[in-house]
Parts: sequence; structure tokens; C-alpha cells
Amino acid sequence: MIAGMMKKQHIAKRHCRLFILAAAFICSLAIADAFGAFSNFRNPSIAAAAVKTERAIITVEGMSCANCAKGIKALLKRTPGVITAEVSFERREAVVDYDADQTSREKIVEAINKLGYKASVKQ
Ligand SMILES: [Cu+2]
Repeated sequence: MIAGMMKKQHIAKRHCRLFILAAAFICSLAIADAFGAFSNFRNPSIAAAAVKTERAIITVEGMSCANCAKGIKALLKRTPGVITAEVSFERREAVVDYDADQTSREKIVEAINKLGYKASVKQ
């Protein structure tokens, strides 16, 4: 009888240990997840606050419709160092905010030219 009780106790202990292991595992996943979410949240906002943001106004010749402007905007948004980009077909210009440590007006102009337009720095 005593042996039986001890066995039961032993099983209960093992379950308890498994439970703790499982809890620790889930906990570490949660921490990893929270950390990932935190760093994702952190990267754009704090990085944006710390960067040297400059604004370039670029004249773009050769756009024939609003879709050209959309295409250039999409390209600029994929360009490293570009923070925001607005391209106007009507005004034939692009207004680009960029991180001066990562890119330059010249590189932005070059990227637009590679699409087949004629870009030049206005300001
Ligand atoms: Cu077009």
C-alpha cells in the first residue's frame, strides 16, 4: 500500500516536471515572440527618429500618365534609404524624404533614370 502511494506520488512528480518544462517552453516562445514583435515595432520608429532625414525634390521628365508616377513611387519605396516618396505626374516631380546616411539625391535620380525617365535634382 505504501509502495503504491509512493508510486502515485512519483508519477505526480513527473507530471509536474513535464508541466514545468512545457510551461517554460511556451514561456520562452512567448518571450521570443514578444521580443520579435518589439524589435519589429522598434526598428522603423526609432530608426526613423534617429536618422538624418533630408528632402529631395526631383524633376521627372518622361511620365505620360498617373501610372508612371505610381510606378516611380513604388520603385522609390523599395529603394534603400528612402523614407517616404510622393510622385506627381501633373507637377512632373518627385518629393523624396531619405536617410542621408544610406542614400543620396544622386542615387535616387539614378534609380528613376534606370526606369527610363529623365530625372534631375530640382532642390
Ligand atoms: Cu504612364
